[in-house]
Amino acid sequence: SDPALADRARRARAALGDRAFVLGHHYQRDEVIEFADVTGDSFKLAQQAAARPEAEYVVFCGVHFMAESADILTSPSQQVVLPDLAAGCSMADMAALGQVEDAWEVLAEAGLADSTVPVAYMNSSAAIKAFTGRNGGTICTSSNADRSLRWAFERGERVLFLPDQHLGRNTAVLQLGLSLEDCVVYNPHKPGGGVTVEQLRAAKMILWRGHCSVHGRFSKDNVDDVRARIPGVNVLVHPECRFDVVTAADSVGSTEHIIRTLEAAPAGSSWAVGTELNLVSRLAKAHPDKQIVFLDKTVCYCSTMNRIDLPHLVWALESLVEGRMVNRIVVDGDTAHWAKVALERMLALPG
Ligand code: CIZ
Ligand code: SF4
Repeated sequence: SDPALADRARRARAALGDRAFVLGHHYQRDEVIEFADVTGDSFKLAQQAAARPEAEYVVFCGVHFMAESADILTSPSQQVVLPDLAAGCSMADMAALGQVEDAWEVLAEAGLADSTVPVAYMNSSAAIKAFTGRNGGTICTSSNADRSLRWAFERGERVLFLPDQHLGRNTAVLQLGLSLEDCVVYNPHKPGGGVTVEQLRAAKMILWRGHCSVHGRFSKDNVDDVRARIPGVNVLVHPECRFDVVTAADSVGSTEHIIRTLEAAPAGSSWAVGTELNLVSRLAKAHPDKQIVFLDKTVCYCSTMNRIDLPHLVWALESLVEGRMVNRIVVDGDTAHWAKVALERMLALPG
């Protein structure tokens, strides 16, 4: 990265001092992570943002839905800044509020809404989290999806899982012991979701047809290829990967699980990791005593995470130094209220 820009970032960061708190998601570029006061996955960062009430500005180096969660969980006097407003998330964008309300209407007309509990993945817009809160549901992350689903099944006969079909299916089948036949996929681009009322009634998991454009690209062939190339390799993947990838892997878990697993791995062991490339490259550098490779050489970075680069960070920090608020992320009061209801249900789940 450009040394002059890095200098400007350092100066602006120093000028802001404790007035600013810079959060960096694990999928961010190295040039940005260097300036993060804390790093974490989306859930940890939302908690961290709330733990610094003295910081006026929370500069969120991550994607839009994460900055929204930070705004919901921080105090009203704190302002959340996303250095590039184009940093969205293709998965979160796959579930728009209107589409989800239409799906709920389909369930209501079939007489199934009362017995269905919505569960939304953290990777969803604030509007979807609020929908979930209003309709008696909860939120989950990739580390507590099993607990959120158990909570939901204590309250209803079936779950509407949004927006990542893979996390929903993997958790239901591999952790709750449901079968693939218990799951149907609801396609928001087809009338009635492309499924019959009988299929909806019989289903335990109604999976929204969404996926992550990064994790959804890993294939079972990638797993077979790396096993042929590196004898004894351990395959470690995120649960946003497809079902056949997750079942072919040796270990599956959240971003924090992946980081801890590689930290604890013995020297000399080999790992093929199926998650975002900025993180895998950083972990390979941090553990030179272990062989850590990317599961698929052709899969790229998360393009929206990468929108936050050093020029955008410098621009945001320097603007704040000059007293100009830029790219503030604000969730409206009603949406924030109901999204928080759903988030708090998740936070109250037994550990
Ligand atoms: O895929 C993502 O964006 C993930 C896993 C985010 C997060 O930190 O939970
Ligand atoms: Fe969204 Fe996937 Fe990028 Fe995460 S990695 S921000 S889920 S597109």
